[in-house]
Amino acid sequence: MKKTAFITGASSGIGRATAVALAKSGFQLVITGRRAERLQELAQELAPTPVHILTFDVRDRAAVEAAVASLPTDFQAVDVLVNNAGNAHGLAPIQDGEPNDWDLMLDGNVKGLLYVSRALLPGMTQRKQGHIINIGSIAGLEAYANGNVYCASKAAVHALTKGMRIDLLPQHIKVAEVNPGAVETEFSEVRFKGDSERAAKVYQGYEPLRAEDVADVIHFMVTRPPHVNVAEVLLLPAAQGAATLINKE
Ligand code: NDP
Ligand code: 8X3
Repeated sequence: MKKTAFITGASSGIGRATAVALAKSGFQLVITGRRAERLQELAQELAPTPVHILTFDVRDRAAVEAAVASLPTDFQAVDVLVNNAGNAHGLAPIQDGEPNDWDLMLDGNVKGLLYVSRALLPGMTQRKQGHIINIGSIAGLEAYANGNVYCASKAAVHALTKGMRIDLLPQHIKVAEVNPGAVETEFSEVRFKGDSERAAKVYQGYEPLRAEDVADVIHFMVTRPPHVNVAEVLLLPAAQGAATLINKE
């Protein structure tokens, strides 16, 4: 029987690439996001892999709970949860920050991860088996100018990963984190509210990571033997030395 991976934020970027990599590797998938059409396209691309689509906003706790409760029997035993959904919104000094952007980041990146995990954990604890991969960021390991709340949201993911690993140890559930540096996805388009020119500049003058590079690492982590937990990975483009130190030529 195929293992089941549940990937949040599979409509784009790292989540989408992870879905492709895990499908190739023989997993069946639950793919989630708000953009239903994108998820349907992905499901078609992944055929004949069995895929179940759940469309919900991770910030909406009732929607998360209802979506997980609606899983068909064949997809209920989730082996791997990839908590990937999230984004940055804005890049501004704290005194100029938009409180609405702060809500989006804290509610999505932190509380969304908690809601999804909480909804899936009863099944994992009952089966005494599961593997959770949280997508953090280099931004969670070091704050950078104007990144304030996004960095705080990812620092929260870092702390939660450790806390979850400790609490879930007796339940035989592995908890791990991938902290990427710069990955060229729709991330900067979202951060800069659709300003594609500004977004493109983030990735110019060096070779950023591709979503597939992160997916490769996630695939490696979830295909280790049961006794191995690759607990934390910092994955950077070769041109990146720190959050805002990128060697551009
Ligand atoms: P993308 O913008 O390409 O993808 C973000 C994904 O998250 C989309 O599928 C989006 O789906 C989903 N998402 C965002 N907010 C919500 C929400 N409220 N409810 C449900 N789904 C949501 O960016 P990336 O692939 O780069 O980002 C994926 C993760 O990687 C994020 O957690 C990000 O912080 C992290 N990361 C990214 C880095 C980068 O440089 N790109 C580096 C380090 C970490 P939809 O819009 O359809 O809901
Ligand atoms: C995304 C990478 O450096 O833009 O988490 O914060 S960064």
